[in-house]
Amino acid sequence: MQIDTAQQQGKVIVGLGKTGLSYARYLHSKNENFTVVDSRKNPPGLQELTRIFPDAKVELGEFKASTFLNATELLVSPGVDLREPVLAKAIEQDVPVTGDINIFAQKITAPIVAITGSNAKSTVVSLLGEMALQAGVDAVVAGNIGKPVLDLLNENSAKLYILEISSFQLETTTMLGAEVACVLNVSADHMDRYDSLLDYHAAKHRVFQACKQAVVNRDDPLSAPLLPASVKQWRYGLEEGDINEFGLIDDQGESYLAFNRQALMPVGEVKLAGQHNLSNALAALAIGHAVGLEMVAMLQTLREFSGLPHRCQWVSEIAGVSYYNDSKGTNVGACNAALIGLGKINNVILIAGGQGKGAEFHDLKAALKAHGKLLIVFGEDADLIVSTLHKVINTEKVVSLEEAVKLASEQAEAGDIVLLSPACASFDMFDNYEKRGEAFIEAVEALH
Ligand code: UMA
Ligand code: ADP
Repeated sequence: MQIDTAQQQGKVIVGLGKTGLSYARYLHSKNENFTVVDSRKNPPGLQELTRIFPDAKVELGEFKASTFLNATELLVSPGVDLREPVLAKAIEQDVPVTGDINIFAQKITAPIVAITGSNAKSTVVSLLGEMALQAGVDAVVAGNIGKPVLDLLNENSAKLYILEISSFQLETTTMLGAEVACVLNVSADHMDRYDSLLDYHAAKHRVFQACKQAVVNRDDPLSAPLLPASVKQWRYGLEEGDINEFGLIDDQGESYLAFNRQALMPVGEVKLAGQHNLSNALAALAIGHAVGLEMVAMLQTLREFSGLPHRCQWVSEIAGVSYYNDSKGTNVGACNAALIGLGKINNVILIAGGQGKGAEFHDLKAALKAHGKLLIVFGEDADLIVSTLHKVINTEKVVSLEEAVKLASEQAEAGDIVLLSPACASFDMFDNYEKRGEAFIEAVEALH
């Protein structure tokens, strides 16, 4: 590597969002100098950074190659693509690159549960957090769910860290060493950030680096890791499964959650709705079991945990029609799960659309054929969705979410479901998926 040491400028924080701010707080706590760069003119963390560190060096707008090449280390935020030319060039020239999960894993001695997957991450980490609480274990939930992990270093240490980790965060993670690692499922997402599904899959599987135990979803071959036999593997799935596996069994017409082919609890007692959530419940049981949480406490949590907002969230029933907000359904896999999990025979009016992130909407055909009644689309990729799916389902294009809800209410009959599960990101029309979900709920409330 050729660098002008006279010009070396210390550590460079790439990105000034939540993670960038957490990097700044972390480096400041170690009395280290840093420069922050962000390609946005007005990144969301700017005000806060200037408030807490008025003297911080900040470079905004187009990335400068010299800043990257002269850095002693690049602390990269997940929203920044490692293929970004100046960043790629710096990596090629051996400038060290790291990420927040990587730094955290090296600092912490308490066990880490590391959970990734295309869908269900937030649901499973939250469920596990509640299970740990119920079992009296001092655990913290953080990561991609919204709390940057480095901020935990300034808090009282916990006995167990339950981390939601995105594929973006895993790209800069080189030595995780989790006590338990799990890829819940893999289906295409973020195809604008990866050259292929294989690349995305490879990023997800970095979660297994040096793990002590792995939890594997039998129903999704793409979740299965290649690991040495010394790594204990716990398997779960919606079938009965083998000895020492988690699954479902039938006994005299009733379905049960089961371990080792022995009934644990009737499925009917699980508070979460939809088949995909039974898979999530089994994943949480398997992971919790691997870290030694008491089974009785975990089962009690499953009776009480009703899920997170914006994930297949029941909103209202109006004239016999149920309205569900699944705004967090930001990819095709999630939308499929919602259609299959909530739908009966052709009773779903699906509202979808937004930024498709390079998705293949063909993959919605089977679930729409089985459960769909009408597809209402809006947003940036509306035309692409219509052209891909109009042959399998009646399709209407509208200009706003409010219009979509109004049209859905006019077309729905008693027994139908109106489901917002966009299969797309929200950023073309909303600040985030939460705002989109709130707008849906407001539009539904306005129907009363
Ligand atoms: N960006 C630029 N230029 C930059 C830096 C960022 O344009 O120089 C853009 C990115 O393209 C991105 C946005 O800014 O769209 C935010 O990027 P960021 O890295 O600043 O994001 P943070 O605020 O640090 O939030 C990140 C995660 N965001 C992303 O991975 C995009 C948050 O996950 C996470 O909660 C937070 O760290 C704490 O760990 C959000 C997310 O959307 C919820 N994650 C994706 C997902 O779940 O599908 C992976
Ligand atoms: P993530 O954090 O991975 O985005 P969430 O728990 O927030 O996951 O759920 C996101 C979406 O994924 C939800 O809207 C739901 O429809 C869908 N989903 C939940 N569980 C599953 C599953 N096991 N398989 C596929 N999709 C799922």
